[in-house]
Amino acid sequence: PRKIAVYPGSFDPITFGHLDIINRGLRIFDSVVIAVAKNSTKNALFTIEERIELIREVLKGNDRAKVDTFDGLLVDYVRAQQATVIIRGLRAVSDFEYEFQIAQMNRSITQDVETLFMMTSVPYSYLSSSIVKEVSSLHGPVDGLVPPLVKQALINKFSS
Ligand code: COD
Repeated sequence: PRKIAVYPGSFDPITFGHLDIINRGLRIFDSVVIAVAKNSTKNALFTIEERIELIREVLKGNDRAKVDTFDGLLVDYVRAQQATVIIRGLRAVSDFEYEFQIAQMNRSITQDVETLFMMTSVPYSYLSSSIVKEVSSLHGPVDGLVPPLVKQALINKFSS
């Protein structure tokens, strides 16, 4: 049977840190569904549609990576996708507490879904969407942190 994993997040916007996790996930699973959360409580810069479009463009040609959105409970979405695994990335120790809490909560809702943590690659260990947004809002350089397409989208957001 095909092994499907869901990689959920805000992706506001997608960074090379996320892409690294996606590419590594694709070495383990037949397909990875990148699932943009609709009901995130975070203050968003990009709309859901803009975030999806950026991810689609960046992953164009990769037919094992699918981009989708979800609302409601993550584990319900994962089961509806016939997936059994949630992929999450871990950077610093500070990620651990938050990720541990989400994973434990999801586990208490269902035992059918496993969370798989992947350690960040060293060049991306301090990279987050938030830091990218902050630097870009101050007109600083984000080359090497996000794909050129995303860099341009950030410039457009902060020039108006
Ligand atoms: N290197 C490695 N990993 C990274 C990097 C990097 N540089 N940057 C980000 N990541 C990882 C993050 O650690 C995370 O695992 C993933 O990439 C996505 O990151 P974000 O910041 O875009 O996504 P989050 O953390 O905002 O996503 C939270 C969810 C939307 C998944 C969560 O809120 C959720 O599941 N919501 C649905 C409602 C629900 O089911 N709630 C119950 C569960 S508690």
